[in-house]
Amino acid sequence: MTNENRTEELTDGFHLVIDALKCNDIDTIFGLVGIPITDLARLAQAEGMRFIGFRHEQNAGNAAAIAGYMTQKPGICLTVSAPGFLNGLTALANATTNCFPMILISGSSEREIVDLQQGDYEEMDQLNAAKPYAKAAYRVLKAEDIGIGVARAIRAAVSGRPGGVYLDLPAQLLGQSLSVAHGKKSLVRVVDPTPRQIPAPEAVQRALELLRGAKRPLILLGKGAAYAQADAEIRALVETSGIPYLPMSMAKGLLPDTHAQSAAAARSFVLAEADVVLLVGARLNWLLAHGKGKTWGAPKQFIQIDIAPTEIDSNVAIAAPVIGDIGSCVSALLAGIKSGFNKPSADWLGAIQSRKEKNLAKMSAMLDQNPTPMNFHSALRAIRDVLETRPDVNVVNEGANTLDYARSIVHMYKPRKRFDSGTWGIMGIGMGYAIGAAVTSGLPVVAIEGDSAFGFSGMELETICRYQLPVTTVVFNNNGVYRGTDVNPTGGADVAPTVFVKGARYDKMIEAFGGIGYNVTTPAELTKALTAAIAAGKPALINAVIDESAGTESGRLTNLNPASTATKK
Ligand code: ADP
Ligand code: TZD
Repeated sequence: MTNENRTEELTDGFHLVIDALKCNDIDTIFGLVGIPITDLARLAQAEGMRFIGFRHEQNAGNAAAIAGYMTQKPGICLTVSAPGFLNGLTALANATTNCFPMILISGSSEREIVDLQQGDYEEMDQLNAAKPYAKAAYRVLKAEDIGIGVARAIRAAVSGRPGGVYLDLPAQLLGQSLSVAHGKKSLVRVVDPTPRQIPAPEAVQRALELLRGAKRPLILLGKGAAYAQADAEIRALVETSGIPYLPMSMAKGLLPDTHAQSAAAARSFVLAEADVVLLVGARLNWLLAHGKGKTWGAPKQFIQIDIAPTEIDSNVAIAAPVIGDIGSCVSALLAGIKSGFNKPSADWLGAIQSRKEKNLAKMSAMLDQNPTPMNFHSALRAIRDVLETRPDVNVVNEGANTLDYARSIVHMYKPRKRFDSGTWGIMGIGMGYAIGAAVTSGLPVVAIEGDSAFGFSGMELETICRYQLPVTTVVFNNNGVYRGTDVNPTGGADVAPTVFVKGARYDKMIEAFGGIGYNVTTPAELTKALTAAIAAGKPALINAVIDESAGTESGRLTNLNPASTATKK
Protein backbone atom coordinates (compact mmCIF):
# COMPACT_ATOMS: atom_id res chain seq x y z
CA MET A 1 0.00 0.00 0.00
CA THR A 2 1.33 3.40 -0.90
CA ASN A 3 1.00 6.43 1.30
CA GLU A 4 -1.44 8.11 -1.11
CA ASN A 5 -4.17 5.47 -1.11
CA ARG A 6 -3.84 4.18 2.45
CA THR A 7 -7.20 4.53 4.23
CA GLU A 8 -7.24 6.54 7.41
CA GLU A 9 -6.55 4.52 10.56
CA LEU A 10 -9.77 4.16 12.58
CA THR A 11 -10.72 3.74 16.19
CA ASP A 12 -14.18 3.07 17.66
CA GLY A 13 -16.44 3.80 20.60
CA PHE A 14 -15.14 0.83 22.60
CA HIS A 15 -11.55 2.06 22.38
CA LEU A 16 -12.48 5.66 23.06
CA VAL A 17 -14.31 4.80 26.30
CA ILE A 18 -11.24 2.93 27.57
CA ASP A 19 -8.89 5.67 26.34
CA ALA A 20 -11.00 8.35 28.06
CA LEU A 21 -10.94 6.49 31.39
CA LYS A 22 -7.23 5.76 31.19
CA CYS A 23 -6.47 9.33 30.22
CA ASN A 24 -7.96 10.26 33.62
CA ASP A 25 -5.90 7.70 35.56
CA ILE A 26 -8.80 5.33 36.10
CA ASP A 27 -7.31 1.85 36.23
CA THR A 28 -10.10 -0.43 37.50
CA ILE A 29 -13.62 -1.33 36.38
CA PHE A 30 -16.04 -3.30 38.57
CA GLY A 31 -18.79 -4.90 36.52
CA LEU A 32 -20.74 -7.73 35.02
CA VAL A 33 -20.64 -8.50 31.30
CA GLY A 34 -23.26 -9.13 28.60
CA ILE A 35 -24.72 -7.42 25.53
CA PRO A 36 -23.56 -4.79 24.60
CA ILE A 37 -20.57 -4.29 26.92
CA THR A 38 -18.73 -7.64 26.98
CA ASP A 39 -16.18 -6.40 24.46
CA LEU A 40 -15.71 -3.22 26.47
CA ALA A 41 -14.70 -5.33 29.49
CA ARG A 42 -12.40 -7.49 27.33
CA LEU A 43 -10.80 -4.44 25.83
CA ALA A 44 -10.30 -2.81 29.24
CA GLN A 45 -8.38 -5.87 30.33
CA ALA A 46 -6.42 -6.07 27.10
CA GLU A 47 -5.46 -2.43 27.51
CA GLY A 48 -4.05 -3.03 30.98
CA MET A 49 -6.96 -1.97 33.15
CA ARG A 50 -8.19 -4.24 35.92
CA PHE A 51 -11.68 -5.66 35.28
CA ILE A 52 -13.22 -7.24 38.37
CA GLY A 53 -16.23 -9.33 37.33
CA PHE A 54 -19.08 -9.82 39.83
CA ARG A 55 -22.06 -12.15 40.18
CA HIS A 56 -24.57 -9.31 40.68
CA GLU A 57 -24.33 -5.68 39.56
CA GLN A 58 -25.35 -4.22 42.93
CA ASN A 59 -22.19 -5.64 44.47
CA ALA A 60 -20.05 -4.33 41.61
CA GLY A 61 -21.62 -0.91 42.16
CA ASN A 62 -20.94 -1.04 45.88
CA ALA A 63 -17.32 -1.99 45.21
CA ALA A 64 -16.99 0.99 42.85
CA ALA A 65 -18.59 3.33 45.40
CA ILE A 66 -16.27 2.34 48.23
CA ALA A 67 -13.26 2.60 45.91
CA GLY A 68 -14.41 6.15 45.20
CA TYR A 69 -14.72 6.92 48.92
CA MET A 70 -11.24 5.57 49.59
CA THR A 71 -9.46 7.37 46.77
CA GLN A 72 -11.43 10.53 45.83
CA LYS A 73 -11.39 9.15 42.28
CA PRO A 74 -14.75 7.96 40.95
CA GLY A 75 -15.15 4.19 41.14
CA ILE A 76 -16.44 2.75 37.86
CA CYS A 77 -19.22 0.18 37.60
CA LEU A 78 -20.05 -1.30 34.19
CA THR A 79 -23.35 -3.09 33.50
CA VAL A 80 -25.59 -4.28 30.69
CA SER A 81 -28.88 -2.55 29.90
CA ALA A 82 -32.26 -2.54 31.70
CA PRO A 83 -32.06 -5.27 34.40
CA GLY A 84 -28.28 -5.01 34.79
CA PHE A 85 -28.60 -1.24 34.98
CA LEU A 86 -31.41 -1.49 37.55
CA ASN A 87 -29.37 -3.91 39.65
CA GLY A 88 -26.57 -1.36 39.64
CA LEU A 89 -28.93 1.55 40.32
CA THR A 90 -29.38 0.63 43.99
CA ALA A 91 -25.64 1.01 44.46
CA LEU A 92 -25.65 4.30 42.53
CA ALA A 93 -28.43 5.66 44.72
CA ASN A 94 -26.61 4.46 47.84
CA ALA A 95 -23.41 6.15 46.66
CA THR A 96 -25.26 9.43 46.08
CA THR A 97 -26.92 9.19 49.50
CA ASN A 98 -23.54 8.61 51.15
CA CYS A 99 -21.70 11.26 49.07
CA PHE A 100 -19.37 8.68 47.49
CA PRO A 101 -18.09 9.41 43.98
CA MET A 102 -18.90 6.67 41.49
CA ILE A 103 -19.89 6.38 37.85
CA LEU A 104 -22.35 3.76 36.70
CA ILE A 105 -21.75 3.10 33.02
CA SER A 106 -24.45 1.02 31.36
CA GLY A 107 -24.89 -0.13 27.81
CA SER A 108 -28.35 0.65 26.45
CA SER A 109 -30.66 -0.03 23.51
CA GLU A 110 -30.97 2.36 20.60
CA ARG A 111 -32.84 5.59 21.17
CA GLU A 112 -35.18 5.20 18.19
CA ILE A 113 -36.45 1.86 19.54
CA VAL A 114 -36.54 2.86 23.20
CA ASP A 115 -38.34 6.13 22.53
CA LEU A 116 -41.00 4.46 20.40
CA GLN A 117 -41.19 1.63 22.97
CA GLN A 118 -40.86 -0.98 20.26
CA GLY A 119 -39.69 -3.70 22.60
CA ASP A 120 -35.95 -4.08 22.17
CA TYR A 121 -33.87 -6.68 23.99
CA GLU A 122 -33.53 -5.29 27.53
CA GLU A 123 -35.17 -2.02 26.53
CA MET A 124 -35.44 0.80 29.03
CA ASP A 125 -35.23 4.58 29.23
CA GLN A 126 -32.26 4.28 31.58
CA LEU A 127 -31.20 7.91 31.57
CA ASN A 128 -34.51 9.10 32.98
CA ALA A 129 -34.72 6.19 35.39
CA ALA A 130 -31.30 7.10 36.78
CA LYS A 131 -31.85 10.85 37.16
CA PRO A 132 -33.70 10.96 40.49
CA TYR A 133 -31.11 8.72 42.12
CA ALA A 134 -27.93 10.22 40.75
CA LYS A 135 -26.09 13.49 41.23
CA ALA A 136 -25.98 13.77 37.43
CA ALA A 137 -26.87 11.62 34.42
CA TYR A 138 -25.52 11.88 30.87
CA ARG A 139 -25.88 10.05 27.57
CA VAL A 140 -23.33 10.04 24.77
CA LEU A 141 -24.64 9.60 21.22
CA LYS A 142 -21.57 10.38 19.11
CA ALA A 143 -18.18 8.70 19.42
CA GLU A 144 -16.46 12.07 19.21
CA ASP A 145 -18.31 13.09 22.42
CA ILE A 146 -17.08 10.15 24.51
CA GLY A 147 -14.11 12.12 25.80
CA ILE A 148 -16.23 15.05 26.92
CA GLY A 149 -18.92 12.73 28.31
CA VAL A 150 -16.44 10.85 30.50
CA ALA A 151 -14.83 14.13 31.63
CA ARG A 152 -18.22 15.51 32.56
CA ALA A 153 -19.09 12.37 34.51
CA ILE A 154 -15.81 12.46 36.43
CA ARG A 155 -16.14 16.12 37.35
CA ALA A 156 -19.76 15.70 38.42
CA ALA A 157 -18.87 12.71 40.61
CA VAL A 158 -15.99 14.27 42.55
CA SER A 159 -16.44 18.03 42.59
CA GLY A 160 -18.39 19.77 45.36
CA ARG A 161 -20.40 17.21 47.29
CA PRO A 162 -19.40 13.89 45.73
CA GLY A 163 -22.04 11.49 44.45
CA GLY A 164 -23.13 8.89 41.93
CA VAL A 165 -23.21 9.72 38.22
CA TYR A 166 -24.88 7.73 35.47
CA LEU A 167 -23.34 7.51 32.00
CA ASP A 168 -25.50 5.96 29.29
CA LEU A 169 -23.75 4.37 26.33
CA PRO A 170 -26.06 3.06 23.58
CA ALA A 171 -24.79 -0.06 21.78
CA GLN A 172 -24.48 1.72 18.43
CA LEU A 173 -22.16 4.32 19.95
CA LEU A 174 -19.66 1.66 20.94
CA GLY A 175 -19.49 0.44 17.35
CA GLN A 176 -19.18 3.90 15.76
CA SER A 177 -15.82 4.58 14.18
CA LEU A 178 -13.70 7.70 14.04
CA SER A 179 -10.22 8.47 12.77
CA VAL A 180 -7.55 7.75 15.35
CA ALA A 181 -6.32 11.34 15.12
CA HIS A 182 -9.80 12.79 15.63
CA GLY A 183 -10.41 10.33 18.49
CA LYS A 184 -7.21 11.27 20.23
CA LYS A 185 -8.04 14.95 20.00
CA SER A 186 -11.50 14.33 21.48
CA LEU A 187 -10.12 12.98 24.77
CA VAL A 188 -10.28 15.29 27.80
CA ARG A 189 -8.04 15.07 30.82
CA VAL A 190 -9.93 16.69 33.67
CA VAL A 191 -7.86 19.48 35.22
CA ASP A 192 -8.26 19.94 39.00
CA PRO A 193 -11.39 17.77 39.36
CA THR A 194 -11.74 18.51 43.11
CA PRO A 195 -10.83 22.19 43.34
CA ARG A 196 -10.20 23.59 46.80
CA GLN A 197 -13.04 25.75 47.99
CA ILE A 198 -11.76 28.36 50.40
CA PRO A 199 -14.22 29.50 53.10
CA ALA A 200 -15.10 33.18 53.41
CA PRO A 201 -12.98 34.87 56.12
CA GLU A 202 -16.06 36.32 57.84
CA ALA A 203 -17.60 32.83 58.07
CA VAL A 204 -14.43 31.58 59.73
CA GLN A 205 -14.43 34.54 62.17
CA ARG A 206 -18.08 33.91 63.05
CA ALA A 207 -17.29 30.28 63.78
CA LEU A 208 -14.22 31.17 65.86
CA GLU A 209 -16.18 33.65 67.96
CA LEU A 210 -18.79 31.05 68.73
CA LEU A 211 -16.17 28.46 69.59
CA ARG A 212 -14.28 30.90 71.81
CA GLY A 213 -17.44 31.69 73.74
CA ALA A 214 -18.34 28.02 74.25
CA LYS A 215 -18.43 26.56 77.75
CA ARG A 216 -18.95 22.97 76.68
CA PRO A 217 -17.67 22.65 73.09
CA LEU A 218 -17.77 19.44 71.06
CA ILE A 219 -16.37 18.46 67.65
CA LEU A 220 -18.36 15.94 65.62
CA LEU A 221 -16.46 14.25 62.80
CA GLY A 222 -18.45 12.64 59.97
CA LYS A 223 -17.46 10.51 57.02
CA GLY A 224 -17.10 13.67 54.93
CA ALA A 225 -14.15 14.51 57.20
CA ALA A 226 -12.64 11.08 56.52
CA TYR A 227 -13.31 11.39 52.78
CA ALA A 228 -11.60 14.79 52.60
CA GLN A 229 -8.17 13.29 53.37
CA ALA A 230 -7.29 16.24 55.59
CA ASP A 231 -6.19 13.89 58.36
CA ALA A 232 -3.27 15.94 59.71
CA GLU A 233 -5.23 19.22 59.78
CA ILE A 234 -8.18 17.60 61.54
CA ARG A 235 -5.96 16.00 64.14
CA ALA A 236 -4.19 19.32 64.70
CA LEU A 237 -7.51 21.13 65.13
CA VAL A 238 -8.68 18.61 67.73
CA GLU A 239 -5.40 18.53 69.63
CA THR A 240 -4.60 22.25 69.49
CA SER A 241 -8.08 23.26 70.61
CA GLY A 242 -8.30 20.51 73.24
CA ILE A 243 -11.99 20.11 72.37
CA PRO A 244 -13.46 16.63 72.91
CA TYR A 245 -14.67 14.94 69.74
CA LEU A 246 -17.09 12.27 68.61
CA PRO A 247 -16.55 10.27 65.42
CA MET A 248 -19.52 9.10 63.34
CA SER A 249 -19.10 5.44 62.51
CA MET A 250 -17.13 5.80 59.25
CA ALA A 251 -15.04 8.60 60.76
CA LYS A 252 -13.74 6.17 63.37
CA GLY A 253 -9.97 5.93 63.04
CA LEU A 254 -9.57 9.45 61.63
CA LEU A 255 -7.98 9.84 65.03
CA PRO A 256 -7.30 6.53 66.79
CA ASP A 257 -10.36 5.45 68.80
CA THR A 258 -8.11 5.22 71.85
CA HIS A 259 -7.32 8.96 71.66
CA ALA A 260 -7.68 10.70 75.04
CA GLN A 261 -10.00 13.36 73.58
CA SER A 262 -12.47 10.85 72.13
CA ALA A 263 -15.82 11.25 73.85
CA ALA A 264 -17.27 8.18 72.11
CA ALA A 265 -17.72 6.33 75.40
CA ALA A 266 -19.76 9.28 76.71
CA ARG A 267 -21.72 9.88 73.50
CA SER A 268 -25.19 10.46 74.95
CA PHE A 269 -23.77 12.69 77.65
CA VAL A 270 -21.81 15.01 75.34
CA LEU A 271 -24.61 15.27 72.77
CA ALA A 272 -27.03 16.30 75.48
CA GLU A 273 -24.69 18.59 77.40
CA ALA A 274 -22.53 20.39 74.80
CA ASP A 275 -23.43 24.04 74.17
CA VAL A 276 -21.53 24.59 70.90
CA VAL A 277 -21.07 21.76 68.40
CA LEU A 278 -18.69 21.95 65.46
CA LEU A 279 -19.85 19.56 62.71
CA VAL A 280 -17.10 18.56 60.31
CA GLY A 281 -18.46 16.68 57.27
CA ALA A 282 -21.42 15.25 59.17
CA ARG A 283 -25.09 15.82 58.40
CA LEU A 284 -27.76 16.32 61.04
CA ASN A 285 -29.85 13.48 59.61
CA TRP A 286 -31.55 10.58 61.40
CA LEU A 287 -28.16 9.23 62.51
CA LEU A 288 -27.88 12.38 64.66
CA ALA A 289 -31.54 12.52 65.66
CA HIS A 290 -31.98 15.50 63.25
CA GLY A 291 -30.09 17.76 65.67
CA LYS A 292 -33.01 18.09 68.10
CA GLY A 293 -35.12 16.36 70.70
CA LYS A 294 -34.08 14.43 73.78
CA THR A 295 -30.75 13.25 72.30
CA TRP A 296 -29.56 16.84 72.07
CA GLY A 297 -30.80 17.96 75.48
CA ALA A 298 -30.43 21.68 76.15
CA PRO A 299 -30.55 24.13 73.19
CA LYS A 300 -27.22 24.51 71.46
CA GLN A 301 -25.49 26.35 68.71
CA PHE A 302 -24.01 24.65 65.69
CA ILE A 303 -21.01 25.46 63.55
CA GLN A 304 -21.14 23.39 60.36
CA ILE A 305 -18.29 22.81 57.93
CA ASP A 306 -19.60 21.43 54.64
CA ILE A 307 -18.96 21.78 50.95
CA ALA A 308 -22.68 21.80 50.15
CA PRO A 309 -24.30 25.15 51.10
CA THR A 310 -27.81 23.68 50.96
CA GLU A 311 -26.93 21.27 53.76
CA ILE A 312 -26.98 24.23 56.14
CA ASP A 313 -30.25 24.70 58.11
CA SER A 314 -31.54 21.39 56.71
CA ASN A 315 -32.81 20.25 60.10
CA VAL A 316 -32.11 22.98 62.63
CA ALA A 317 -30.75 26.52 62.42
CA ILE A 318 -27.00 26.64 61.99
CA ALA A 319 -25.47 29.63 63.78
CA ALA A 320 -22.15 29.57 61.93
CA PRO A 321 -21.99 27.87 58.53
CA VAL A 322 -18.49 27.47 57.09
CA ILE A 323 -18.77 26.53 53.43
CA GLY A 324 -15.78 25.09 51.66
CA ASP A 325 -13.66 21.98 51.44
CA ILE A 326 -12.83 20.45 54.78
CA GLY A 327 -9.06 20.78 54.37
CA SER A 328 -9.31 24.54 53.72
CA CYS A 329 -11.99 25.17 56.36
CA VAL A 330 -10.19 23.23 59.09
CA SER A 331 -6.87 24.94 58.26
CA ALA A 332 -8.53 28.36 58.52
CA LEU A 333 -10.11 27.51 61.89
CA LEU A 334 -6.83 26.06 63.11
CA ALA A 335 -4.95 29.25 62.21
CA GLY A 336 -7.50 31.24 64.22
CA ILE A 337 -7.25 28.90 67.18
CA LYS A 338 -3.48 29.11 67.17
CA SER A 339 -3.74 32.88 67.41
CA GLY A 340 -5.76 32.69 70.61
CA PHE A 341 -8.00 30.08 72.22
CA ASN A 342 -8.65 28.95 75.76
CA LYS A 343 -8.83 25.19 76.07
CA PRO A 344 -12.15 23.82 77.39
CA SER A 345 -12.68 24.06 81.12
CA ALA A 346 -11.54 21.37 83.53
CA ASP A 347 -15.19 21.07 84.62
CA TRP A 348 -16.36 20.04 81.15
CA LEU A 349 -13.45 17.71 80.48
CA GLY A 350 -13.70 16.21 83.96
CA ALA A 351 -17.43 15.56 83.60
CA ILE A 352 -16.81 13.79 80.29
CA GLN A 353 -13.97 11.78 81.76
CA SER A 354 -15.98 10.52 84.68
CA ARG A 355 -18.90 9.59 82.41
CA LYS A 356 -16.45 7.76 80.12
CA GLU A 357 -15.00 5.81 83.02
CA LYS A 358 -18.44 4.82 84.28
CA ASN A 359 -19.59 3.65 80.83
CA LEU A 360 -16.34 1.87 80.07
CA ALA A 361 -16.53 -0.03 83.35
CA LYS A 362 -20.08 -1.14 82.46
CA MET A 363 -18.94 -2.15 78.98
CA SER A 364 -15.92 -4.13 80.18
CA ALA A 365 -18.12 -6.06 82.62
CA MET A 366 -20.24 -7.07 79.59
CA LEU A 367 -17.19 -7.83 77.48
CA ASP A 368 -15.56 -9.95 80.16
CA GLN A 369 -18.43 -12.40 80.34
CA ASN A 370 -17.96 -15.70 78.60
CA PRO A 371 -21.42 -17.07 77.96
CA THR A 372 -22.08 -20.28 76.05
CA PRO A 373 -23.06 -19.96 73.28
CA MET A 374 -21.19 -16.73 72.50
CA ASN A 375 -23.12 -13.47 72.47
CA PHE A 376 -22.34 -10.37 70.37
CA HIS A 377 -20.11 -8.94 73.08
CA SER A 378 -17.86 -11.93 73.67
CA ALA A 379 -17.42 -12.57 69.94
CA LEU A 380 -16.67 -8.90 69.25
CA ARG A 381 -14.18 -8.77 72.11
CA ALA A 382 -12.23 -11.52 70.34
CA ILE A 383 -12.35 -9.61 67.03
CA ARG A 384 -11.42 -6.33 68.72
CA ASP A 385 -8.32 -7.87 70.25
CA VAL A 386 -7.13 -9.43 66.99
CA LEU A 387 -7.70 -6.20 65.03
CA GLU A 388 -5.80 -4.20 67.64
CA THR A 389 -2.70 -6.01 66.43
CA ARG A 390 -3.55 -5.30 62.75
CA PRO A 391 -4.47 -1.61 62.35
CA ASP A 392 -3.87 -1.94 58.60
CA VAL A 393 -6.93 -4.19 58.20
CA ASN A 394 -10.00 -2.73 56.47
CA VAL A 395 -13.24 -3.40 58.32
CA VAL A 396 -16.61 -3.85 56.62
CA ASN A 397 -19.63 -4.04 58.90
CA GLU A 398 -23.38 -4.60 58.44
CA GLY A 399 -26.31 -6.18 60.25
CA ALA A 400 -28.46 -4.78 63.04
CA ASN A 401 -27.01 -5.92 66.38
CA THR A 402 -23.78 -6.94 64.64
CA LEU A 403 -23.43 -3.39 63.30
CA ASP A 404 -24.44 -1.52 66.44
CA TYR A 405 -22.23 -3.51 68.79
CA ALA A 406 -19.21 -3.72 66.46
CA ARG A 407 -19.34 0.04 65.95
CA SER A 408 -18.87 0.64 69.66
CA ILE A 409 -16.63 -2.32 70.53
CA VAL A 410 -14.16 -2.68 67.64
CA HIS A 411 -11.63 0.15 67.67
CA MET A 412 -10.24 1.73 64.52
CA TYR A 413 -6.78 3.24 64.43
CA LYS A 414 -6.40 4.61 60.91
CA PRO A 415 -8.60 6.76 58.66
CA ARG A 416 -10.87 5.36 55.93
CA LYS A 417 -10.65 1.78 57.16
CA ARG A 418 -14.22 1.32 58.33
CA PHE A 419 -16.99 0.84 55.76
CA ASP A 420 -20.53 0.17 56.89
CA SER A 421 -24.26 0.44 56.20
CA GLY A 422 -23.88 4.23 56.20
CA THR A 423 -26.51 6.89 55.67
CA TRP A 424 -29.31 4.53 54.62
CA GLY A 425 -28.58 1.78 57.12
CA ILE A 426 -28.60 -0.49 54.09
CA MET A 427 -28.03 -4.26 54.12
CA GLY A 428 -26.17 -5.77 51.18
CA ILE A 429 -23.04 -3.66 51.00
CA GLY A 430 -20.90 -6.35 52.64
CA MET A 431 -19.15 -8.33 49.93
CA GLY A 432 -19.15 -5.44 47.41
CA TYR A 433 -17.42 -3.12 49.88
CA ALA A 434 -15.07 -5.92 50.96
CA ILE A 435 -14.00 -6.60 47.36
CA GLY A 436 -13.72 -2.89 46.55
CA ALA A 437 -11.60 -2.27 49.66
CA ALA A 438 -9.34 -5.27 49.04
CA VAL A 439 -8.79 -4.42 45.36
CA THR A 440 -8.23 -0.72 46.06
CA SER A 441 -5.91 -1.03 49.06
CA GLY A 442 -4.23 -4.40 48.46
CA LEU A 443 -4.62 -4.88 52.23
CA PRO A 444 -6.62 -7.44 54.20
CA VAL A 445 -10.34 -6.97 54.84
CA VAL A 446 -12.39 -8.34 57.70
CA ALA A 447 -16.13 -8.21 57.03
CA ILE A 448 -18.18 -8.45 60.22
CA GLU A 449 -21.60 -9.54 59.02
CA GLY A 450 -24.98 -10.39 60.49
CA ASP A 451 -26.23 -13.64 58.95
CA SER A 452 -29.14 -11.83 57.29
CA ALA A 453 -26.93 -8.99 56.07
CA PHE A 454 -24.42 -11.44 54.59
CA GLY A 455 -27.13 -13.18 52.57
CA PHE A 456 -27.71 -10.11 50.38
CA SER A 457 -24.30 -10.37 48.71
CA GLY A 458 -23.05 -13.83 49.78
CA MET A 459 -22.65 -15.18 46.24
CA GLU A 460 -19.68 -12.86 45.81
CA LEU A 461 -17.67 -15.34 47.87
CA GLU A 462 -16.97 -16.87 44.48
CA THR A 463 -15.62 -13.52 43.26
CA ILE A 464 -13.43 -13.24 46.35
CA CYS A 465 -12.07 -16.75 45.71
CA ARG A 466 -11.68 -16.19 41.96
CA TYR A 467 -9.44 -13.16 42.51
CA GLN A 468 -7.88 -14.69 45.65
CA LEU A 469 -8.60 -11.57 47.68
CA PRO A 470 -7.44 -11.31 51.32
CA VAL A 471 -11.00 -11.08 52.65
CA THR A 472 -12.10 -12.79 55.85
CA THR A 473 -15.85 -12.76 56.36
CA VAL A 474 -17.12 -13.39 59.87
CA VAL A 475 -20.81 -14.33 59.86
CA PHE A 476 -22.51 -13.69 63.20
CA ASN A 477 -24.89 -16.60 62.93
CA ASN A 478 -27.83 -16.25 65.28
CA ASN A 479 -30.27 -18.12 63.04
CA GLY A 480 -32.18 -15.14 61.75
CA VAL A 481 -32.83 -11.47 61.21
CA TYR A 482 -32.00 -9.79 64.57
CA ARG A 483 -32.29 -13.19 66.34
CA GLY A 484 -33.56 -16.68 65.73
CA THR A 485 -36.10 -17.31 68.46
CA ASP A 486 -39.34 -15.86 67.09
CA VAL A 487 -42.22 -18.30 66.62
CA ASN A 488 -45.18 -18.40 64.27
CA PRO A 489 -48.09 -17.50 66.56
CA THR A 490 -50.53 -19.69 64.58
CA GLY A 491 -48.46 -22.80 65.22
CA GLY A 492 -48.43 -23.31 61.40
CA ALA A 493 -45.58 -24.96 59.49
CA ASP A 494 -43.98 -21.70 58.25
CA VAL A 495 -41.34 -20.30 60.57
CA ALA A 496 -41.65 -16.70 61.85
CA PRO A 497 -40.72 -13.88 59.38
CA THR A 498 -37.38 -13.28 61.07
CA VAL A 499 -36.20 -16.90 61.33
CA PHE A 500 -33.67 -18.76 59.12
CA VAL A 501 -32.52 -22.39 58.88
CA LYS A 502 -31.14 -23.26 62.30
CA GLY A 503 -27.49 -24.18 62.65
CA ALA A 504 -26.66 -23.19 59.05
CA ARG A 505 -23.00 -23.64 58.11
CA TYR A 506 -21.99 -20.56 56.10
CA ASP A 507 -18.37 -21.75 56.25
CA LYS A 508 -19.30 -24.54 53.82
CA MET A 509 -20.29 -21.95 51.21
CA ILE A 510 -16.76 -20.65 50.79
CA GLU A 511 -15.35 -24.18 50.69
CA ALA A 512 -17.37 -24.73 47.49
CA PHE A 513 -15.07 -22.20 45.80
CA GLY A 514 -11.80 -23.32 47.35
CA GLY A 515 -11.74 -20.82 50.23
CA ILE A 516 -11.07 -21.72 53.85
CA GLY A 517 -14.06 -22.23 56.14
CA TYR A 518 -14.03 -22.15 59.93
CA ASN A 519 -16.86 -22.99 62.30
CA VAL A 520 -16.31 -21.45 65.74
CA THR A 521 -18.35 -21.60 68.92
CA THR A 522 -16.08 -19.86 71.46
CA PRO A 523 -14.15 -16.56 71.56
CA ALA A 524 -10.89 -18.53 71.78
CA GLU A 525 -11.73 -20.41 68.57
CA LEU A 526 -12.73 -17.16 66.91
CA THR A 527 -9.44 -15.51 67.90
CA LYS A 528 -7.48 -18.43 66.51
CA ALA A 529 -9.41 -18.62 63.24
CA LEU A 530 -9.34 -14.87 62.61
CA THR A 531 -5.63 -14.58 63.36
CA ALA A 532 -4.84 -17.46 61.01
CA ALA A 533 -7.15 -16.19 58.27
CA ILE A 534 -5.69 -12.66 58.28
CA ALA A 535 -2.15 -14.00 58.34
CA ALA A 536 -2.86 -16.36 55.42
CA GLY A 537 -4.14 -13.45 53.32
CA LYS A 538 -6.50 -15.84 51.53
CA PRO A 539 -10.28 -15.94 51.18
CA ALA A 540 -11.84 -17.27 54.37
CA LEU A 541 -15.22 -17.37 56.09
CA ILE A 542 -15.74 -17.86 59.80
CA ASN A 543 -19.18 -19.08 60.83
CA ALA A 544 -19.41 -17.67 64.36
CA VAL A 545 -22.22 -19.37 66.28
CA ILE A 546 -24.02 -16.71 68.36
CA ASP A 547 -26.74 -17.26 70.94
CA GLU A 548 -29.94 -17.12 68.90
CA SER A 549 -31.70 -15.18 71.65
CA ALA A 550 -28.96 -12.55 72.03
CA GLY A 551 -30.13 -9.88 69.55
CA THR A 552 -32.77 -7.20 69.95
CA GLU A 553 -35.24 -6.33 67.22
CA SER A 554 -33.71 -3.72 64.86
CA GLY A 555 -30.58 -3.52 67.04
CA ARG A 556 -30.53 -0.06 68.58
CA LEU A 557 -33.16 1.34 66.23
CA THR A 558 -36.17 -0.08 68.03
CA ASN A 559 -37.57 3.45 68.34
CA LEU A 560 -37.89 3.68 64.54
CA ASN A 561 -40.25 0.70 64.30
CA PRO A 562 -43.81 1.99 63.70
CA ALA A 563 -45.16 -0.44 66.32
CA SER A 564 -43.15 1.33 69.00
CA THR A 565 -44.94 4.64 68.32
CA ALA A 566 -48.40 3.32 67.37
CA THR A 567 -51.18 3.67 69.92
CA LYS A 568 -51.51 0.26 71.53
CA LYS A 569 -55.09 -1.01 71.44
P1 ADP B 1 -21.88 10.88 58.60
O1 ADP B 1 -22.89 9.88 58.13
O2 ADP B 1 -20.58 10.28 58.94
O3 ADP B 1 -22.43 11.79 59.65
P2 ADP B 1 -22.56 12.33 56.25
O4 ADP B 1 -22.48 11.43 55.07
O5 ADP B 1 -23.92 12.56 56.82
O6 ADP B 1 -21.54 11.83 57.36
O7 ADP B 1 -21.99 13.76 55.90
C1 ADP B 1 -20.92 13.95 55.04
C2 ADP B 1 -20.92 15.42 54.65
O8 ADP B 1 -19.61 15.76 54.25
C3 ADP B 1 -21.85 15.76 53.51
O9 ADP B 1 -22.76 16.76 53.90
C4 ADP B 1 -20.92 16.24 52.39
O10 ADP B 1 -21.45 17.33 51.66
C5 ADP B 1 -19.70 16.66 53.17
N1 ADP B 1 -18.44 16.57 52.43
C6 ADP B 1 -17.97 15.53 51.71
N2 ADP B 1 -16.75 15.78 51.23
C7 ADP B 1 -16.42 17.01 51.66
C8 ADP B 1 -15.27 17.86 51.50
N3 ADP B 1 -14.21 17.46 50.82
N4 ADP B 1 -15.30 19.06 52.08
C9 ADP B 1 -16.37 19.50 52.78
N5 ADP B 1 -17.47 18.74 52.97
C10 ADP B 1 -17.50 17.53 52.43
N1 TZD C 1 -33.27 -4.55 53.30
C1 TZD C 1 -32.31 -3.64 53.08
C2 TZD C 1 -31.77 -3.44 51.70
N2 TZD C 1 -31.79 -2.91 54.07
C3 TZD C 1 -32.29 -3.06 55.32
N3 TZD C 1 -31.76 -2.30 56.27
C4 TZD C 1 -33.29 -4.03 55.59
C5 TZD C 1 -33.76 -4.75 54.53
C6 TZD C 1 -33.89 -4.24 56.98
N4 TZD C 1 -32.88 -4.79 57.90
C7 TZD C 1 -32.19 -4.00 58.79
O1 TZD C 1 -32.32 -2.78 58.94
S1 TZD C 1 -31.06 -4.92 59.64
C8 TZD C 1 -31.47 -6.35 58.84
C9 TZD C 1 -32.48 -6.12 57.92
C10 TZD C 1 -33.05 -7.18 57.05
C11 TZD C 1 -30.76 -7.63 59.13
C12 TZD C 1 -30.50 -7.87 60.60
O2 TZD C 1 -30.14 -9.19 60.84
P1 TZD C 1 -28.66 -9.68 60.80
O3 TZD C 1 -28.00 -8.94 62.03
O4 TZD C 1 -28.67 -11.14 60.96
O5 TZD C 1 -27.95 -9.18 59.62
P2 TZD C 1 -28.15 -9.17 63.59
O6 TZD C 1 -26.81 -8.82 64.09
O7 TZD C 1 -28.51 -10.60 63.84
O8 TZD C 1 -29.17 -8.24 64.16
